[in-house]
Amino acid sequence: ATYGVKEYEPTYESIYTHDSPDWYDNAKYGIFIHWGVYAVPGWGNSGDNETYAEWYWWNLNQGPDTSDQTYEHHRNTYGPDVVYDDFIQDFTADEFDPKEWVDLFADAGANYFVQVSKHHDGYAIFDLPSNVSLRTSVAQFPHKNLLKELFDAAEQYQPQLHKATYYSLPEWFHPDYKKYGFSSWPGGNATNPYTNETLPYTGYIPVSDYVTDIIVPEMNALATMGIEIMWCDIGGPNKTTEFASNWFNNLAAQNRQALMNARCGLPGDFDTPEYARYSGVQPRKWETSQGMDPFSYGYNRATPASEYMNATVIVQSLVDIISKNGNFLLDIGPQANGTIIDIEQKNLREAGKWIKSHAESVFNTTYWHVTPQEGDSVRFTTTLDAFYIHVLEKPNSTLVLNSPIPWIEDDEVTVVGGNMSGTVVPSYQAGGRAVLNVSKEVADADQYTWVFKIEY
Ligand code: FUL
Repeated sequence: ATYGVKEYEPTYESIYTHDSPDWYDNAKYGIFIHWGVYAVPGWGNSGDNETYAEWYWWNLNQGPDTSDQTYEHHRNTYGPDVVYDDFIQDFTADEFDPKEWVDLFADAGANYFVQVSKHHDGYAIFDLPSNVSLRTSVAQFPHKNLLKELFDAAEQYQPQLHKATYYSLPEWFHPDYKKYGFSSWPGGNATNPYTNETLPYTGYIPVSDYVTDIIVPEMNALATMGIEIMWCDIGGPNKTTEFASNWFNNLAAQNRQALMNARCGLPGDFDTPEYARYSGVQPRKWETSQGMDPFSYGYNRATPASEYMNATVIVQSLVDIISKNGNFLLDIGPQANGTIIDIEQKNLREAGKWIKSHAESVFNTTYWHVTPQEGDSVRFTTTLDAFYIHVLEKPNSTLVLNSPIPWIEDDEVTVVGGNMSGTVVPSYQAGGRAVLNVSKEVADADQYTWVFKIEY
């Protein structure tokens, strides 16, 4: 598309006029990747007490008197002299094969990925100017531009696989961050929680203004790398319209547009519920994210393989979310050496087979305005040509839907996906309900979710 060169002013009104690229609504399914130094300890409690493993450093610094056990875990595993930045040298990425990663995303049936470029620990996995930060995977170990390697590998899948980055605006322990004025994270230097001694911040470059000297150049560096979504985190109250207008001007100069999520300090293009989703249709676009791990985005070695989200849950979640105008951003947490654990790969690929063979009912669809009754295991999507009924459990021979579907009278209902794809399913309407006669062969021919289509 041609977006034309526009000049954005640092006001909400001006920024609102940016065009939100329409690929995003159609893409439905993305892979989120939390991969950084936190993958080295890769730990965040287990069971009901699990916390986000990418918060390791923060949790460690909470000290002994909390329900979180990171402080004890760290002392028992590494000893009190090992500090968070010591983990940088173990973030080896030596098994990182970006081509394997993008092949996996493609096999999963995803249409975009959102790679964490810098999390709250401030360690960026891309290159930055030396007057901004040397706390990067390029200036520090493993001395590689990991984000660029991943984006280069994704070239093979263009234009299908859209590239995006998560970017944390604040850094917990950036010595100059407190000037940013974001009150819930006071900022200040990191300390060793066992000794209280102040620690150096590896790769720190002093700046006078956290927004102008860090956020703006870092966001612009990401824009230059061709990102299609600026997936901010923890957008603060400070100078938002200044950095956002600067960023959109940077894109406009390249004749490009990108989406912005709702966490840059502006309403943005879509909302981002976390480990949560809406129970009904939301007219404003939304995207839910969550890990395949039960409660962590980053790799958590305390989680047993059996706890990871399986193909059934992936497929059913995707269908549920898209039927309500959402996108599904499903997160993986690679290990420090760059491997994606087997259970994540296996489950993503299994779900991917289903997603691909039912693609017409998932991608480029929109929601139907009727939300199924609470507890009904049925969801709907539509296109200009067809209406899709998704059944989230194996149908009985007489499948009665609680919703009337008027078209069922006149048009043929057929199976989508699986070995019986295209088979006609005798259907009718009775007492304000749609009824489908699903043969045993049809029910046996699919798994996870059964899809039926009515062509208009
Ligand atoms: C949150 C972060 O604090 C989490 O660690 C994670 O990155 C999630 C997607 O956003 O706000």
